[in-house]
Amino acid sequence: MKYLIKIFSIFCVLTIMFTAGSCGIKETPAAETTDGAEQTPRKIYARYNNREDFSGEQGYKNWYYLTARDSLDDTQYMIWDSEMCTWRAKDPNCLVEANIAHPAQLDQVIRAWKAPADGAISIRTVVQRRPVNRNGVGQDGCYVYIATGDDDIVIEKIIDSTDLAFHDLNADITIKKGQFVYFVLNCNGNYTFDQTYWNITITYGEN
Ligand SMILES: [Ca+2]
Repeated sequence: MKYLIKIFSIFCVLTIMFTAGSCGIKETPAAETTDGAEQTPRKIYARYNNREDFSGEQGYKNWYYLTARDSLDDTQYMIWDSEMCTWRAKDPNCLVEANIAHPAQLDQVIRAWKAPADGAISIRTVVQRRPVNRNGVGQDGCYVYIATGDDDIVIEKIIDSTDLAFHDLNADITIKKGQFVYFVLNCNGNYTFDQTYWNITITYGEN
């Protein structure tokens, strides 16, 4: 009897692991996958955070995972890699994970958030270059900016190659329903060692 209970327990654990998927985060069945930016967000939350809300679904909790070469008007959807729990693009250097991102030489990598309602929002973010090569050799830093469009940069910063400090990039803005806020990581010239942490919190009604 003891062995039967043990076998049943192992079966239950394996079933839960299989059901949850390899990432242990939300993945939406293909039939429910949204058509990204074309779909109206379904629910309004008071607070959004890129790490807590990270998922394998474009549009989940209003977050989108994109690349853009020259213009924010011409973004491309990234593709979800369920094995590595990573958003990827055609250029393999582009990636977005829950707490880190990396751009390509030509493609900017973007977390975009789509406003579910008109309102005043508080944007609080902390950016840090990943300290993988502290001497800066072969690096030129990165350029990060928050924008609502090509001509509407809310705040921007170039982070030098040896600058491994935490930087606050904050803003308080008003927004219209359906408008995007783009959190863009640009390689600033070359993409060497440009893995960058970015923690983003958006809160409604705190301006
Ligand atoms: Ca760079």
